[in-house]
Amino acid sequence: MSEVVRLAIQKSGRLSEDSIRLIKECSIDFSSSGATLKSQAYNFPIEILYLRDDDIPGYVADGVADIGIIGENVAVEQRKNVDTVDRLGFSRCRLSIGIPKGLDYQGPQTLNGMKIATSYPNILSDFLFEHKIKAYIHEISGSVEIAPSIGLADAVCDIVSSGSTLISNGLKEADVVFRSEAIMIANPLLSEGKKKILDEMLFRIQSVKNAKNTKYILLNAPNESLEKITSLLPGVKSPTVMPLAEEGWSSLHSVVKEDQFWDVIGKLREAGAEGILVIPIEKIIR
Ligand code: PRT
Ligand code: ZN
Repeated sequence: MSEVVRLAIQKSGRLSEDSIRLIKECSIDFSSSGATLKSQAYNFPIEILYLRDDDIPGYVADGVADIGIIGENVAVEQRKNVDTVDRLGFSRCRLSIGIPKGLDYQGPQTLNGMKIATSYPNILSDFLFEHKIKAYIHEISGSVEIAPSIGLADAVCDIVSSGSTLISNGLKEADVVFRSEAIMIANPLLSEGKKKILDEMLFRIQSVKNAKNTKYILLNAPNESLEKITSLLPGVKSPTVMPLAEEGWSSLHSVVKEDQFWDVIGKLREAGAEGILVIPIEKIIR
């Protein structure tokens, strides 16, 4: 029987939706109804396991799953024997030091002698060691942000995204300890067959990533403005130019970064561009 790669993703939580979307964008079809524990893809040799995020690094290290999608914060904290094979760019957050908002922070030395509550004792102790700080780490598994207000700790080291959880608990973000995003991890001893399947999947992920924030642009322009318009479009080397039925006019097609494109839209119109169409791109194969 040919091999199947087992991919572990979070069952329900902040990583779930983007993990499922990424797999589907790779043209891998599977049933993602909430109730299942695993599902087999219809058109690609992978099986998807739905797990709690904290269990994923251990399952991948033990070979119960071959690969997994997980927050880098969890993977680094757990120190399991897994390889990071890709960075996925979603679920970005930071692990930060939060201190009472009235306290003056003058760098990590402010933490000397403090009691810091966290669910990330390994990452925090690396940070303290690196800055030669002696502090007490109080490990708790949830609701870390309330620890200072109930007198359990002087500071916290917790995941921050918008920062509003810290603020609503009378804390402020004093320092960033670690920046995280979702990553793909793999068991270091995959068979050759499984490695091939993983490589195919990584190739597809790369094509999807290349296309993100990139648009296909079509516009019409008088022939005498074509050179000017091409020079205005960032990153465009040689656009496709096709004559229009109307004498003296051409249609120009190219691929541009969407965010850069908005900066020059006014100049393009001044230069005579008309009928500008901006179309999403699904994948770019390089
Ligand atoms: O049930 P299961 O164990 O699978 O999930 P979980 O509850 O342990 O994890 P989940 O779904 O909350 O988070 C999964 C991953 O998402 C984390 O490991 C991070 O990599 C990433 N992530 C991104 C976040 C956040 N943003 C985030 N804001 N994880 C947690 N938070 C929490 C944080 O703990 C704090 O309570 O949100 C609060 C802070 O948010 P702001 O916006 O108020 O700063
Ligand atoms: Zn969890």
